[in-house]
Amino acid sequence: MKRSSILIIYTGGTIGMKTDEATGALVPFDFSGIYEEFPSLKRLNVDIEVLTIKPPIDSSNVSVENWVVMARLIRDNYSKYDGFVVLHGTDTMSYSAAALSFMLENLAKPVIFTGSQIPIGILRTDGRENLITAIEIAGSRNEEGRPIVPEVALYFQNKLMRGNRTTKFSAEALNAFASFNYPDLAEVGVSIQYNSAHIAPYAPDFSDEFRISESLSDDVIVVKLFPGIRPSTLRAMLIDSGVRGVVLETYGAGNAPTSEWFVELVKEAIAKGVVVVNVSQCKDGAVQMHLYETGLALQEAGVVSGHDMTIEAAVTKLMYVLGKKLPLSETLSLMRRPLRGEFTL
Ligand code: ASN
Repeated sequence: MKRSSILIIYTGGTIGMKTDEATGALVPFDFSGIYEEFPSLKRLNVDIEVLTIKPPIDSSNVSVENWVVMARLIRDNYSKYDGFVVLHGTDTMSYSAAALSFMLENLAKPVIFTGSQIPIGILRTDGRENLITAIEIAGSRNEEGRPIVPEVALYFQNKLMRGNRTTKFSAEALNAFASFNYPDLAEVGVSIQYNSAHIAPYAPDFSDEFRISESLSDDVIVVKLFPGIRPSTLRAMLIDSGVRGVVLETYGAGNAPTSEWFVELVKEAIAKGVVVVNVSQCKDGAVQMHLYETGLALQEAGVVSGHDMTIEAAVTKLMYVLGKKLPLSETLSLMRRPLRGEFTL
């Protein structure tokens, strides 16, 4: 089979660090010298080129502007490469992977995010394996020559996951990411076992032509409920802030207080045209607002179910959908259905 061509987009993060032999300090690694550093890469059936976002960032500093830069790089190089590997800091990698999954419309090629917990230039690094396997996955094609993973995915510690289903759950473990509510797309051991039935089963929306959406709305907030939250605090967040989208982090299966003041505030926000999406504080499981009286009140108030979406996916989906500046009914309709397999109906 013909060699695949892969573009690596290096954005920063721990993966890009190595020890300066002279000083012992951590300094950025130059990925353009990737073949000198990892000669074994030549044995993969891929040709690699590297682009670096300047300056590389710690991912805690990632912004909507950075996502637009990443999306544009993929768009501008889309026809030239068979797949893309995005090297990213781990702290916000799930947000970026989710954002890109929405921004890249009608994607039909692999975009594989990866990073590391230990710098690539440290002997015990997890970055080497993450990088090499991400490249292999991005370049993998089936017998018909089609990419095996034509979606935005995140590879970390032997697991390939749908990007918009992931969460960084550990600041310490090398196995730092999980997809609690969707099966892994591949498991990596001696060989790569693809879970084909769960890869890109959703139909691309809008049209068949690949394009990017650059306008994300930052008029979005996350409101995490806790027992004892004051009416004035909630009013400041839901109403006075003037936001257009709220991800409401509720309890358990999507439950919230039934107190009149609480339900009235949510109703007032919705009456003003604010889109309120219900996502559970539990990582595992889904919002089911009809299950308890405490959830039903939200459903009746017009809150949109986030089903089993991650916070990262809910926030970036709201940014993406609100960014389209559609009439409210169309905005709600896009929020109510999965666009990139981000929730299970
Ligand atoms: N602070 C780093 C980052 O997200 C953490 C890492 O990459 N492991 O950029």
